[in-house]
Amino acid sequence: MTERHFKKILIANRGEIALRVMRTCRAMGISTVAVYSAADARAPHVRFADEAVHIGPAPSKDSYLNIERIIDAAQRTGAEAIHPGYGFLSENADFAQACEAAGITFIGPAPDAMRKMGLKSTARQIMSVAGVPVVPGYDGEDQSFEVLRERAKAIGLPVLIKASAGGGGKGMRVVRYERELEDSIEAARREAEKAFGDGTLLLEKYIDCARHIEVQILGDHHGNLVHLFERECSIQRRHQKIIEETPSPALSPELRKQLCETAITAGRAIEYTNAGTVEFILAPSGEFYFIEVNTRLQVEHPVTEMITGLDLVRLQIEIAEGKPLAIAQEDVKQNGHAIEARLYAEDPSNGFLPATGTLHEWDEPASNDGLRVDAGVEASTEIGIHYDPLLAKMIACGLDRETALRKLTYGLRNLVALGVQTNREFLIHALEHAELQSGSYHTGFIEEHLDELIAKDADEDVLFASVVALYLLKLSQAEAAVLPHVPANYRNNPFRDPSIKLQTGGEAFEISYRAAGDGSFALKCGDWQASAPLVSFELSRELGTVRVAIDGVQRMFRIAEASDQFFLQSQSSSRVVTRSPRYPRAHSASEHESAYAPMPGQVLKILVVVGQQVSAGDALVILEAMKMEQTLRASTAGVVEAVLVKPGDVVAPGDTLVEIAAISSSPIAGV
Ligand code: MV4
Repeated sequence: MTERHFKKILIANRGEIALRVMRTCRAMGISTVAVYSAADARAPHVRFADEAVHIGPAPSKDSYLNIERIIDAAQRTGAEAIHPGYGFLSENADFAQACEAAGITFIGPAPDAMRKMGLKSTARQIMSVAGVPVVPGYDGEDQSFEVLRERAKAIGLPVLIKASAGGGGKGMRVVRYERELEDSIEAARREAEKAFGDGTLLLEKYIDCARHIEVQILGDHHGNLVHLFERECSIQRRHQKIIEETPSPALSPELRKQLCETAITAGRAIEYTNAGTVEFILAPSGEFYFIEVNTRLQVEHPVTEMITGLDLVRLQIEIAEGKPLAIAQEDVKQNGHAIEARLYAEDPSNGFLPATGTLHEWDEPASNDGLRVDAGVEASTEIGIHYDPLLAKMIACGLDRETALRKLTYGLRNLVALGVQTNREFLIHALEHAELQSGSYHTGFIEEHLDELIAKDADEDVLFASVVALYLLKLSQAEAAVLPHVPANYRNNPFRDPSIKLQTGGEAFEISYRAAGDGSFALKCGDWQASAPLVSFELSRELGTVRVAIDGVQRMFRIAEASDQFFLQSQSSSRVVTRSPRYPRAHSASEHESAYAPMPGQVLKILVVVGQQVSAGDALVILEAMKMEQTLRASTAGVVEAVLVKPGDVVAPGDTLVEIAAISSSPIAGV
């Protein structure tokens, strides 16, 4: 392969990974071309690039997955190479092939390696022949139920049913009892057919309490192939990784050596080039088994970069330019410990449903030594429903695991994201959990500890409501033209303190207050009371920082407001506080009972018509967001009086979708 010297690279991606790749290109003196959909016109990755090309409307299939438009953008700007990032087209062999056919270098593995690893059954067979241990299982062509049932019984329950064309755990089903086999096999086949267009299944012995360990490999076009050690990725929810670290606390030096050497064997078996990851399952017994090869740069690659001191994107580009690997295996060292947490726009308290909204405030902690934030968003970014909900990754490293954990947790406590619900507190709870602190966790961690990981301290509701009350008081005082010392809503009624009505956590709070004369206030709400001086207060709404001393303890709160909503965050919690209307809205007799959108999404299907009688539980509307479907159902009997949406409409949480005249008097809620 002749060596090349790229002057311009197109990044066929968005968000944090697009920016991350661009930063390395810029450091190498390579111009960058961004591509963007209509929804990303003002996105940070577009502004950071040297050039940018609009490639289509918001839906991924019409933009970031549109091969022709991306290649056309490269040709129009003279980009000699394309970096796909992860997700989207990064493991699409047809895209890689189309790039090469257009004379554009695809920065990634060869299409052949992608195709070989794209089907789990093929991957297993190739690796088995190469002497890589695979999970005891069945990956044969006979897909009849009888054969699958017999092979499942021969493997021994529990078995894992996997879609051969699936990836990352999609379509996986664990079967623990023989009576579940038939339904599970048929359901898995249907799901695989629907999701991947290929219903081929494979069976594996399900390894309980396993750990998910992956090894980073790098191959050049001169026969060199090295590993960059392992990453532990056992903290996953529905096969979405959440926290990753290296080194793995589960590996002894001998086991690490075996795993990494086996990963090299796997890479050689498919003559792997560029960056790739070999994934293994590690059983409590210490045995490990190959599960798949990810033929792309992965989200979690920064932990590897932080302990090896290598820039994986730079290495990818140099490999794609035809250069021999600048590092030999003996040059690759593990220095210290690195841990990554993924910040998602989702609501852990609401089934981790995707969250949307405007990021009114985004403030990353300063990247000091050992702390890195790879973010794809900024203040005012609109978080929509079209793309993966990953907002940013925070990575911390230290000489030892405890230091890295402490830095990461502290960094998350000081990350401010106001306006869109995130999993920030969930991450803090997970990182501070004893099992994670000790390193003794396994793949069941989230499922086993979910309740404590999503727990909210209800006592803090009144605290957050009080902070908003103080915020409003001070603002109204500051904005009062006359008599600034007279608190807002002052009523000349000596028998009753003035008060502010607020809602949060599904509860209503009436915070009454009395000025104490020294600038502080005596606050009361039911049997809760506190003396609360505002120690410091940024009067300008823009800064939104309130430092409040409540009962002698000073805390800093970040606050953003939009219409009658206040978004607050302390170092440990966050709340949305809504100002109640001063006087309750008259409940008009004609007001309908309605079905509301439980999450942001797009209307996929309307299942009812006006005039139709429905019973409790009847499906009304199917919504879709981030490839997840959610059926909205009536919660009581009634007659459909109006359908306010049509397929394709984008809806926000709380939007009324269907109005129903309840037959009974009980109210109808959403899903
Ligand atoms: C497995 C497994 C146990 N036994 N395969 C594969 C894709 C990855 N996202 C999860 N994978 C697993 N494959 C066998 N034969 C355990 C996992 C696994 C996992 C499974 C369920 C719930 C969470 C998990 C987290 C990491 C790995």
